[in-house]
Amino acid sequence: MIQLTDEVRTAIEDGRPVVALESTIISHGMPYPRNVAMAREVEAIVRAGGAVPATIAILDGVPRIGLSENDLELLGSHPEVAKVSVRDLPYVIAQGRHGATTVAATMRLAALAGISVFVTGGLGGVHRGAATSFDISADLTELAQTSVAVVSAGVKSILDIGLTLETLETYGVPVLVNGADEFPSFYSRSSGFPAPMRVDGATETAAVLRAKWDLGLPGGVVIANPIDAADEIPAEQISTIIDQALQAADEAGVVGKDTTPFLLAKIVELTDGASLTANIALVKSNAAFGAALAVAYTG
Ligand code: PSU
Ligand code: MN
Repeated sequence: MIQLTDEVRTAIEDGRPVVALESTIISHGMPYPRNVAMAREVEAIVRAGGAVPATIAILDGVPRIGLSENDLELLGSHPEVAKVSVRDLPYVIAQGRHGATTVAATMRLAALAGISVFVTGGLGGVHRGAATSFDISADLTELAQTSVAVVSAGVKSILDIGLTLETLETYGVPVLVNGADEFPSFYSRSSGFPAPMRVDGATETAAVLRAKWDLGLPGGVVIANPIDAADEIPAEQISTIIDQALQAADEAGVVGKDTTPFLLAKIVELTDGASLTANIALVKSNAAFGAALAVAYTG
């Protein structure tokens, strides 16, 4: 039921490094055409790092692992691409529709294909106000059970970062921060929360993956790779913007799966595109680290 490109299939069979990439970030996380340019650049960075990129999405109801330039263009520009988390997979497949996969759905499809390393921008998590809304991303439940390492720049403070870290702890998910003592908050290197565990570089990170999975502990690993200092938007600067975006979502009555895409687009608007530039920079940095990690883990 899952279609792999020949390139991705043979790389997995030969035990060569492969990096999975998500598609919600393309269809619902960034505006066209910079989303498509980002997707292409990220694939090129993974290749330059010595790994095979495998962007994952549902096209015409078929889960696909490894996409063409035209596929990326479609995902970035087609008006009817569903946002697909794990619960949406059966429906979008049965209906023969196009779907962009979230972190949760991408992890699941990557694991089914035998891919262990996955690169994204930001993770979903526990939303602010979750005590009454119950809005907790399925990314967290997926991390609890699916054995894939997820490289991100941490979580945005559109979420409750403290409760997200608590939930990951409860679920037995190691949270590693690469090269820093503080957990990063996507646009910013700081979050106010210390790194639950610090690693320095891909080799140390790969050793943690081996230790976890060789021990027979199922589930994912979060690797937070802080945005480069030159690209960051300081936390105090972005926090007012995030508060404004959250207020706009509240006023517009946005709930459920539309919440995260709405907030991301609102933040781009409120920062005149500065947040988009930071977002693209951090995804590229994550891609370079993810490729190095796949090489270190496979080699
Ligand atoms: N956070 C970001 N950028 C993103 C997402 C989250 O900073 O693009 C996307 C990812 O695909 C993630 C999804 O898996 O949003 C989470 O959506 P939800 O909160 O509805 O679970
Ligand atoms: Mn949600």
